[in-house]
Amino acid sequence: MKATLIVKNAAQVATSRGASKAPLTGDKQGKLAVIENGAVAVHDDKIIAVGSTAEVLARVDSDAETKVIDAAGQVVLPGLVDPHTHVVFGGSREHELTLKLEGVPYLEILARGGGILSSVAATRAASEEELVARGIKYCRQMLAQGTTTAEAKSGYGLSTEAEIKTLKAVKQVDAVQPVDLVPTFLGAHAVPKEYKGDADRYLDLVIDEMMPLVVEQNLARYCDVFCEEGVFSIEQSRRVLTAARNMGLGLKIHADEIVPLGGAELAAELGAVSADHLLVVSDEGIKRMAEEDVIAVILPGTTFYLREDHYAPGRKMIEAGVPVALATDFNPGSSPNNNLQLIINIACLYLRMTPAEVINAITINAAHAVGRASEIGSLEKGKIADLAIFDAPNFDYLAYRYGTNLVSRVIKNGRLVVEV
Ligand code: IZC
Ligand code: ZN
Repeated sequence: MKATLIVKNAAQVATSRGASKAPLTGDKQGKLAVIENGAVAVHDDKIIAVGSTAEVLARVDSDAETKVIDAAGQVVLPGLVDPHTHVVFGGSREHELTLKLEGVPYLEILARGGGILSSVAATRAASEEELVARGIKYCRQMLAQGTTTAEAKSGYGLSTEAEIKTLKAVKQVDAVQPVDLVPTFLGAHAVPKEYKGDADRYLDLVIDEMMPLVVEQNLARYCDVFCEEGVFSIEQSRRVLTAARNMGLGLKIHADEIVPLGGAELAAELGAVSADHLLVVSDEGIKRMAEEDVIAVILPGTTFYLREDHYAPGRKMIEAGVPVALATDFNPGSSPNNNLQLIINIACLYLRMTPAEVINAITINAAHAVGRASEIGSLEKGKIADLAIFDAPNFDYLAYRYGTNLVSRVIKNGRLVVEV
């Protein structure tokens, strides 16, 4: 077959293989197929060959129209997948930094009407067009850093109108720039001030009014809930997620981040695709997640930024057979970072994951966490041609260097969209 694009001479093409049906667990999470002097050939938006440069060039045809990229001295990975972001929001929260440094805890800032609620005020005040413009800007930053697919949550509207506005903005952002967005409805992100002290009545609105509209208008693939002390309890989270499941949405949960309420166990009970955060997950929660194949989406950038005293037990979860993915948690409060390369560094250094485990966590396992693993997350024939190319002699180098964008090129749907 004729190639429309060939990436050749790469120092390494590094990818998982054969894990499109189920995420990688245990020892397999630490294995990458590494092809030295590798190449990837693409026809239109699909990968048609992956192998050594000699093999690939022998196998595919090319002509004067074929775009050829020489990746000598560079590493080619699948386009990175960020499976937990809150990328559409109004305002920003730099003013809370001082409070934080004075020692006011995250949940205390929220209880005082700041935190998420200050982003809610700004998101409600923003027009859909403003939200779209900002979402595009943030997605372009992500793309420039190697991310080609991201999950995108609502949750700063907390009224029917503003939640729908946010999800419509997500849809538009998805349509007009290269990063693919997988939308998640997070109406249960906090209790808005109009319902202060009456979380159950707010959840009536989420379940009876917002969720049916979201489903009817096909605005989300997943439903999520912030299950945390002072936000939504286990019983309330179960109620939201059960309703979502009955309406055909996939399930995600912000679980066991600050107080160990048992969100991981709830995720396993309900068949959630992922439980996210998990700093204080219990041993039972880990066991149940492994049994039910719930993906742990760990967000170590948030742990870093909140200066929490320990990270999620990534190693322990891998050893217990839980598939681990990593994400930025990009949001205006607890993680204003949308660069997955920084997550590579933090995960290696503080979760003690190996570079190979981390790369699988932000490619194939992350693709599973957003329900897209049959199409993306690895470099294999037939998959969508999303590639991130790094100015790095090998993949370990990505965990070693930090603070510099090492991306040299990004290919999305077979098209060169970033060239540094
Ligand atoms: O805006 O603080 N944890 N949601 C749950 C967040 C953090 C985002 C925020
Ligand atoms: Zn989050």
